[in-house]
Amino acid sequence: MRGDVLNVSLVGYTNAGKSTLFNAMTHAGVFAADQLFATLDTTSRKLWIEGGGNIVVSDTVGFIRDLPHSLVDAFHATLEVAIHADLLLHVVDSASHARDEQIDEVNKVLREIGADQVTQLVAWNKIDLTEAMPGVERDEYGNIARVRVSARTGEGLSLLRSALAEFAQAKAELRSRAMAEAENDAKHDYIN
Ligand SMILES: Nc1nc2c(ncn2[C@@H]2O[C@H](COP(=O)(O)OP(=O)(O)OP(=O)(O)O)[C@@H](O)[C@H]2O)c(=O)[nH]1
Ligand SMILES: [Mg+2]
Repeated sequence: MRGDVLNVSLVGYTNAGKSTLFNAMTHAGVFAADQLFATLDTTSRKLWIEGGGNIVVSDTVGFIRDLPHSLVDAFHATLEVAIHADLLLHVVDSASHARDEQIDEVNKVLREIGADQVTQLVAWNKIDLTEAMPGVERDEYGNIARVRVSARTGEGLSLLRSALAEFAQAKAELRSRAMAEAENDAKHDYIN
């Protein structure tokens, strides 16, 4: 979406640490509290990252199971930003006993709003509460799938920054290739 900026949307179960991570990434004054729906509206910040150029990061409202029916529409509306993102940064509270159910719940909502085709990067958060060390995990194709971080202590944040830079570079490459092809097609049209 939209030119040479990588649009990153932070999604995740409520209390996973999205706002804390957003804060740590942008140094913005987002209210982070240990309560449901601390974040009521979408907040976006543009930042420049080493090796990746400009990225726009958006915090979103937390996903929750059995949302009251009256809130479902408003909830989905605030998640619109996720549909248009280049990348979903799926923040997971890795220290939670319910983390697997929470991941499933988030993916279910993403399917419901039509954002399940957007590339996902998992931020395996709160490693300060577990035995895990900061690190980057890749899938069988070599793509970054998961970064282990702590939004609170800042561990792993430089790895997250590099991961985002890698996604930004990949997007920029795709974009310049598409532009070159379009230019080629235009030349062809002119000649024919
Ligand atoms: N120990 C630890 N606590 C964290 C970490 N990240 C966030 N927290 C805490 O987890 C709680 C929830 O964090 P938030 O950033 O508000 O979570 P959220 O995902 O934005 O929550 P909602 O906006 O309600 O969906 C707060 O008490 C944070 O201080 C972390 O890496 N380690
Ligand atoms: Mg929040």
